[in-house]
Amino acid sequence: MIEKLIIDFLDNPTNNIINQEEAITECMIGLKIFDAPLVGYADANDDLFSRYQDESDITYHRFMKPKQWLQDATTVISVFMPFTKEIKQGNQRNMKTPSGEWLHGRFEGQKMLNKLAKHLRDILIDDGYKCVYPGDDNRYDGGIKDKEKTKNSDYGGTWSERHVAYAAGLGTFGLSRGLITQKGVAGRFISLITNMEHEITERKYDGVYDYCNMCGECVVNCPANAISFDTGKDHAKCSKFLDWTYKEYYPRSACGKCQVSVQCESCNPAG
Ligand code: B12
Ligand code: SF4
Ligand code: SF4
Repeated sequence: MIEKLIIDFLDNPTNNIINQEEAITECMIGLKIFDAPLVGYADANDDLFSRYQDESDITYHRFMKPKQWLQDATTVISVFMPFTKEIKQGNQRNMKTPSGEWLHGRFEGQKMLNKLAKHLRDILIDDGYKCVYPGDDNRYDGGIKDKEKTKNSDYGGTWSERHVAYAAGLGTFGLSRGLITQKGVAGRFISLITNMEHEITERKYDGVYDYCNMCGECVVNCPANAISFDTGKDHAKCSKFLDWTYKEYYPRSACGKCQVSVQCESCNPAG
């Protein structure tokens, strides 16, 4: 049902296409942002959500469990929206700066996803269920505020889309810290918490990094040297680079070189 609603939403040209007013350059008019989704369903009572909250090195105690967002939650729906070939290929042209296509994917793409998530939430509510979209809830907080962020733990927020996708069977983390799905890493996530009952998606992995084959291409691609085999990913270095792109490409910012021209771009390279 959710998959069909998303496909119908994407089929409406006003929802998934860059229009004349938004386009950075004329050749971006008509650019399609997302391909068909992957949808996973997690049990709202899954032990993983308690671990996310309780264990200090997972989300640094800031994560709120599904039942804290919605008291009688039963299901968490996680959606991966892969970028189209045009968005991914665009970002391969120059590996030092974000392409127009990728900037659109992150900025207008996220606006589209917010609209999609609210659309799905409203349909579930109209059908008599309760539903929360954490991304549009005033309890949502993306990380430590009022201080310069220097450690990875400063970036732990009240709801992490990748950790939710991991719980919902959609895939595992990679060396770059992107969440790799069966349709790859290049794309974005949304999720909903509801009291609608649904069959749970099986997790076909045991380890946090099972879908990463450690090819190291993300290490080579990263213009900020933020990824390394020895120390993993340094969120602060990545964030500083994104701040620079914000100044250059205001009001947009993006990079994503760890998500294109890599073995995990559009598939699970270990699967
Ligand atoms: C803060 C943030 C950032 C920060 C910090 C990055 C980060 N990875 O946390 C900055 C500004 C640097 C950033 C950059 C980017 N971001 Co960002 N960002 C977020 C945000 C808002 C929150 C992330 C968060 O909660 N981090 C928390 C910390 C705890 O995560 P972590 O350190 O990676 O977690 C590790 C530990 O938990 C550890 N671990 C230890 N023990 C255990 C045990 C278990 C069981 C598990 C599961 C894990 C685990 O494993 C994890 C991986 O190492 C999310 C949106 C959201 N609400 O989720 C988007 C999000 C993560 N970003 C996204 C994207 C696309 C990007 C960029 C590519 C930007 C761009 N479009 O050009 C870059 C590159 C990201 C990268 N390589 O990681 C996407 C990811 C898509 C994907 N396929 O994974 C998200 C989900 C946004 C979205 N709606 O889709 N981002
Ligand atoms: S590029 Fe290679 S090493 Fe990096 S996350 Fe993808 S599969 Fe893993
Ligand atoms: S988004 Fe860019 S700066 Fe950040 S880790 Fe990926 S390649 Fe490096």
